Amino acid sequence: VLEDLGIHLARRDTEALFQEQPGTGNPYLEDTLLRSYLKIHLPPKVLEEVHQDLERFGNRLLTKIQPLSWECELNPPVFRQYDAWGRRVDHIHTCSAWKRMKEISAEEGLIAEAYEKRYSNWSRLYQAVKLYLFSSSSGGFSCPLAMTDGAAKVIESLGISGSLKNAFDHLTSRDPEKFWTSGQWMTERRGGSDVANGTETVARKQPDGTYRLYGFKWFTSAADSDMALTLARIADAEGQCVQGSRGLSLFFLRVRDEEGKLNSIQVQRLKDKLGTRQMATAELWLQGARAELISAEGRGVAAISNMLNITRIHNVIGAVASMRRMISLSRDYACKRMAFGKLLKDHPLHVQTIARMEVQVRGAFLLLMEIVRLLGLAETNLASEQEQLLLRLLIPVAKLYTGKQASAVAVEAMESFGGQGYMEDTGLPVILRDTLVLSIWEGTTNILSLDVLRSLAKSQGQVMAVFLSTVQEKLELVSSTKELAPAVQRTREAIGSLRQFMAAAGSEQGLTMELAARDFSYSLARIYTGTLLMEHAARADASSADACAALRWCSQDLCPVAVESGRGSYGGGAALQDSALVFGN
Ligand code: UCC
Ligand code: FAD
Repeated sequence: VLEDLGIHLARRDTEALFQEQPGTGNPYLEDTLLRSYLKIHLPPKVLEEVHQDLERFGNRLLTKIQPLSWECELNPPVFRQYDAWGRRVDHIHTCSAWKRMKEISAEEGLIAEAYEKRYSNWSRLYQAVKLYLFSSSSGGFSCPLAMTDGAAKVIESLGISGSLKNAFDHLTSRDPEKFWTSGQWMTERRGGSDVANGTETVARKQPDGTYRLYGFKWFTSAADSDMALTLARIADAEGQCVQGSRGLSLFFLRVRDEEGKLNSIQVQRLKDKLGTRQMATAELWLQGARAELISAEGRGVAAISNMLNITRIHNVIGAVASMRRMISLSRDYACKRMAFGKLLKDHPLHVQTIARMEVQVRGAFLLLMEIVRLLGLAETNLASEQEQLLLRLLIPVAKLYTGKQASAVAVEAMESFGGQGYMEDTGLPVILRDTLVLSIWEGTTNILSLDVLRSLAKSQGQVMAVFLSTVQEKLELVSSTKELAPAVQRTREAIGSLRQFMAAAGSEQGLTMELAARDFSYSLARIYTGTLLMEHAARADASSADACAALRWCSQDLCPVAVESGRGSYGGGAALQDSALVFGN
């Protein structure tokens, strides 16, 4: 009997001993960096209104929206190609929580805010902050929102008229009944980076002036969207098309008609993805889809670049949000989990690991805020020419850099939960999977590094002059803060090295810059982010942690392009060596 009792007690003990779940509170109230940033930058009246709304939104996220997000993960979209009677239906079924996310997005004005411009140049920043808070609780709905914002931006930039006016009103509506989302169909089988050579879709003009599109779109995310912007080649009377970038034009189309019937589109299948599983990404056959030409003929890439720049900013939002969520959970777990007789938070090595991630997210956050601040100025005609150039440069820099940061932080943060981090039902692997895509879609790291070079070439060097002078100005402003002196010094040295590299690159073969593109972009990201951290730490009411983040950030190698250049990594010989390493002799 005693033995039985012993066993019984042991089991009761085990059942009572469960691990404490990490959690977060109101994501707005908990985010001290966000709150201090808003306090410094927003005009007091705007801050007052925005603060109230964000506190309310934070509570809604915590209590109502977060549970929906988990539902989206558990009920991914289901594709049904045929009905019970063998009729082709191509129906993409999404769960009720996903549909609710769409309504919430409209109610919260997650797109509308940027276009209504209630707070003038601060509207973009405010919208970005809401999207940032929403991102990790959105159940993947951030993705259609990114493309919706991008589509609204393209329409706004092309001039809002006719059916585009109608579409714009839907995309920017706060009415859940009226709100539309948009897709962005660029990638085809032959290439997602090299859109100019990869696009095979043909547009045939109809007597009424509209077009019918024929082709195959290989990746189309948020395939349940109401409309899409897409690229195609207009065929002439002989059926011939101009090849390359100059043959591409931009089209607007509705995905379904009023009765929900697909617009001469067949869904081949849904992608079987590592992450972002809450959201339907489809392969689509366009079999005469009716569409409207919305760019000048042959100006498709230039016209859609407005969309790319907006969705790339959303990508940065997603990257910062993912890091913030992982670190918040990790911090909370450290206060609950015991090891070797004390809480994880009392193990200095563990706290050091989290602190290193915290420095990363702080830098990325300030870079994001800088970009949306500049975008807000540009959209209200308040940006100088220099600020516009800076914005053009910083978008690809931030997208490529934060995508990589977020992936690294997600992996590190997962480990901070030990074995639990690897368990599906904790939800932590979902964050990791969804983060890993951030460096692939919307332009891979290399493609964006080349885009950085494109922005340099297009401005004939002006953009670099603006970058360097902006950093210098910021350094002047912070140089009186003694505590930051080592960071200022290191940044000045990095700028010197960058200048030397640029001078040397200008006198060598073109190959140099192509091989240097990634390290060059990383250098710009690290230098600029460092100055933002210093700027934030130099204010009168800054905390010691603000200064510490700036000093630590700037103690890393701020100019990897100079170091690698010194190693001879960008010459023709290095390219041959790379080739030999990868492919053998
Ligand atoms: O992946 C996708 C959706 C995923 C889901 C959404 C998630 C959002 C985030 C959510 C967060 C949670 S959609 C597919 C994305 N695809 C890409 O990003 C394509 C990557 N490839 C590139 O970016 C390439 O660099 C291309 C396609 C832009 C290269 O095209 P071209 O035609 O070969 O390049 P060109 O000839 O250099 O550029 C043509 C024109 C030029 O203008 P003009 O003719 O006036 O000189 C360029 O300056 O386009 C202009 N242009 C730009 N302008 C090209 N890129 C840009 C830019 N970024 N900004 C301004
Ligand atoms: P490739 O272009 O074949 O690139 C392969 C590799 O080669 C990459 O690492 C790239 O960096 C490198 N590379 C290519 N060219 C160069 C170069 N010149 N120099 C150096 N390196 C180079 N697309 C859409 O249009 N709409 C969508 O809704 C959409 N949704 C997506 C959803 C998911 C989950 C994913 C994963 C992708 C989605 N995409 C979408 C596609 C995505 O944009 C592309 O996969 C991406 O742009 C890369 O194109 P690719 O796959 O053809 O790769």
